Amino acid sequence: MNEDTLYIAPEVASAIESNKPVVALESTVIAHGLPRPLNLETARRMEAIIREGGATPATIAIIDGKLCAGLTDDQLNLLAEGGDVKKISTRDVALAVARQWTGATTVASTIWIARKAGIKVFATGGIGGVHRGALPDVSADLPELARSRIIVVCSGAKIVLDLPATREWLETHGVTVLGYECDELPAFYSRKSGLPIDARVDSPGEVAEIFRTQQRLEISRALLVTAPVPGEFELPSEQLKFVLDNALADAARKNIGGRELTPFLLNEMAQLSRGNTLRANVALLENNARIAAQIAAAI
Ligand code: PSU
Ligand code: MN
Repeated sequence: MNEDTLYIAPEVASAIESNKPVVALESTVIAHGLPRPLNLETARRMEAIIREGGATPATIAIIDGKLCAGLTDDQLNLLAEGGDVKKISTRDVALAVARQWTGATTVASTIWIARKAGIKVFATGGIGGVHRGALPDVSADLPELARSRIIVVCSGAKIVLDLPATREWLETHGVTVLGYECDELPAFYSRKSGLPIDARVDSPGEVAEIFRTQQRLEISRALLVTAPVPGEFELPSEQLKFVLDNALADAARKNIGGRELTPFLLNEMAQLSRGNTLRANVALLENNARIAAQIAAAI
């Protein structure tokens, strides 16, 4: 891919070339997952945490049809401003390039671009998955995880999803799910889901070793590293149930679906919890960035 299509920021390119640790970040969480001005603050904070961990951050987005790995502060600002920024998933990547769109990338399209750029570690909040309800609505994040060799650090799938169905999907498609200092799959705003992980790990070195083994075995699927939200920010289970039930019912009543659904539910829950879900979301994003930097340094 030439430089007009895939633009890797100089700092990121030199880190990749000299085999130094790099951590990719997605931009949908900035543009559609968090409100202003918290979104920009969190994006900058995640980049700073990755730097403090000795790695180079590469926030990914599509700007005027260019696939970008590593954004300038102006570009971050543009995504965070809340104008008409598209949510670009895998299916939209070619459209975005052909029509010179500017947009934020989801977990799925971020993975795809990170792989093209040669980045091996990616930190996010909660991945997409199988939505509740009859449709079925399955996030493009899942098939992308099933076909891309990359380490994804997250806090499980977003609580709004059908978590047991999402867990089954990952198992069926051979995605290994690790618990980072935990014994069950985290559930985004909550440290517990009652769902199993495949193995517990307690250090970046353990993750690196499993990733290297996957490489040796030529397994080209993601390695999902799940870390729970820090305890003091976890939502109490009563409140979680309240905000979740209400947000889901509201989405059904208003007939929200497709790419609007996830941002709608996140926003509803933030309002209903008077910001508690936002504090949890930011805390887990920062924690995941810190762990991802350590893992990137270990591989
Ligand atoms: N996690 C968050 N906030 C977000 C998302 C994840 O904490 O906004 C975004 C991710 O970009 C993810 C997307 O890829 O939601 C999933 O959307 P969908 O269910 O439409 O595939
Ligand atoms: Mn969907």
